Amino acid sequence: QLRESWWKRSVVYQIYPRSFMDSNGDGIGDLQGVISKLNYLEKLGVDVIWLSPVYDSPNDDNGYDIRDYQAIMQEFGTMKDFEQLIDEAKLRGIRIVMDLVVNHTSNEHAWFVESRSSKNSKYRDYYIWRDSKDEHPPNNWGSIFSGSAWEKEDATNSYYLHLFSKKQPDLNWEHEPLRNEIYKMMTYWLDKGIGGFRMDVINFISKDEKLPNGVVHSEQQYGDGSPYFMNGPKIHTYLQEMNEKVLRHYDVLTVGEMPGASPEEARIYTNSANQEVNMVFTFEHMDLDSGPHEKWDVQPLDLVELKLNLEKWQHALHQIGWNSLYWNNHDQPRIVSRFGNDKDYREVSAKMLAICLHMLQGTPYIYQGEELGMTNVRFENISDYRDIETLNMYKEKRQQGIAHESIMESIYAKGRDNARTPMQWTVDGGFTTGTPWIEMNTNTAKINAEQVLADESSIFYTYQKLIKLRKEHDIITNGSFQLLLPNHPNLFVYKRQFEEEEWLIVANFSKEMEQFDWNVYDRRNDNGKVIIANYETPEIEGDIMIVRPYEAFVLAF
Ligand code: TEU
Ligand code: CA
Repeated sequence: QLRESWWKRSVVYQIYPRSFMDSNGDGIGDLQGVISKLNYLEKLGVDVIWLSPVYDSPNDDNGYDIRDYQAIMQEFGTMKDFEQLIDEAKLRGIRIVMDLVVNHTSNEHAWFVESRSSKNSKYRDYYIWRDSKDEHPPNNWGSIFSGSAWEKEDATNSYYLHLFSKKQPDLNWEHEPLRNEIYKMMTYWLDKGIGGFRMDVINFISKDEKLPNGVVHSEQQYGDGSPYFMNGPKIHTYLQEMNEKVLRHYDVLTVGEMPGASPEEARIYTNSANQEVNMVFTFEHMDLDSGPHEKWDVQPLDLVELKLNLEKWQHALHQIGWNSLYWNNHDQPRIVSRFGNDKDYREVSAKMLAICLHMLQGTPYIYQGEELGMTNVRFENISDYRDIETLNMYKEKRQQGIAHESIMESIYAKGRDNARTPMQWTVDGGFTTGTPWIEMNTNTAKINAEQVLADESSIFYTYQKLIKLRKEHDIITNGSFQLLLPNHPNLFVYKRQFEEEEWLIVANFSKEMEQFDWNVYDRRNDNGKVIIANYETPEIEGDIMIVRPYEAFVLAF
């Protein structure tokens, strides 16, 4: 590779359009809303916007159930608005990356309507159908959104597979005509000038054709089918084919969302020699505060595990593949409420988390509102929640006799609506002039864009600076990574090294005062130059550095 790929030096900002900015008062964010905030994003300095799905959809899963891949969701605007967004973003040096959701469609997609109509339909094999076995589903798999992964169709006495909701039937990638349709659709969008794709659960598209029963883990009702659909038998064949037929003809960013992909697998997916994807979203660091089989089984985070996990990914992909770096997205709770401290150290811990992540090797992703330090939300009433995963889980657990209060604790900690409350633009909201589709968080008077923009020392400007540093220092993009103090329970300390330069990153994940002994670090006899910090100048007393609650700083040597 002669030229460094542009996406290695880029920072991506994720927009969940429904909750970003409403331009017409119907309570739903839209494309004109996004356009109206491009200056804000230019000021932040991001290079790329990843737009969560904006395609026509009945919104069973907020656009992750697509009815028409080549039409814009009416609530969000028109194709003209979308083209305007690409153009206006381009004027500001920002590329638009779209969500590519091709593991499944909506059950209202024309292909599925045809497919279900008869066993002889030309579209029958676009989806995964199996005959009923003595009135039982074809296997014991559970859906990620609760219940069985199979839905029965009486008309043809057969079942279709849906790893997500009933309204999200899985596509059959074994069927070549389907694959060609997908490639054609991708080409359509790339020819409009988009900057790439974020590929939804792309490592689920190849299923073991035998569809064997999964193990039923303790306290689970259904079998775990994941060994038979995650990183399945033909996944690399399909990704290479997609690359050959579509992606390699464009200079674009591709990121595969890949639950259950190990660093070893990610090496294969992201090794440029294999021509699959540029990078993947790992789930490993996001699963550390859950029990082994269920995200709702909330566990405290062990910082040592987090450090060892990130270290593993840094080393596995260094000079072979490429990492993506994220703390947040539309499926995850807010990081400041999760690994930070949103009570007493909200600002300082939000900055610490930003510094700690952005100094790693990889392409960082910022999720809307992260730059404000937006927090999790607590609605007392289940009827205020909108997310299908949350609502289905609540219903199922109530039926199993679990108390409302106990389920709510899991939802407060892990529910996806934590990330989906509207963007907090002003003291009184500023997201819509109407009634928002989901309640705002109640803390908008204290946490909003207006206020962070006015305060030079805000979280927003920490992100702005981190983005700028990435443009100026090769060490961030190219340097090696070394974890120091791996067993320290509260401090996350690592060093980056590139050519003659060395950077030391120190982050305190606790509200305790900690000490860092210089002797663990070969400091070349000086104190280094502060590159970025979330407190005023770090405090050094002889060989001991005092690290205050949630403090983080970067020193260059
Ligand atoms: O998410 C994939 C996925 O596995 C998530 O369901 C994740 O495990 C879950 O949210 C954690 O609780 C992608 C999208 O990001 C998500 O929004 C969609 O709902 C899902 O695929 C189906 O398209
Ligand atoms: Ca609107």
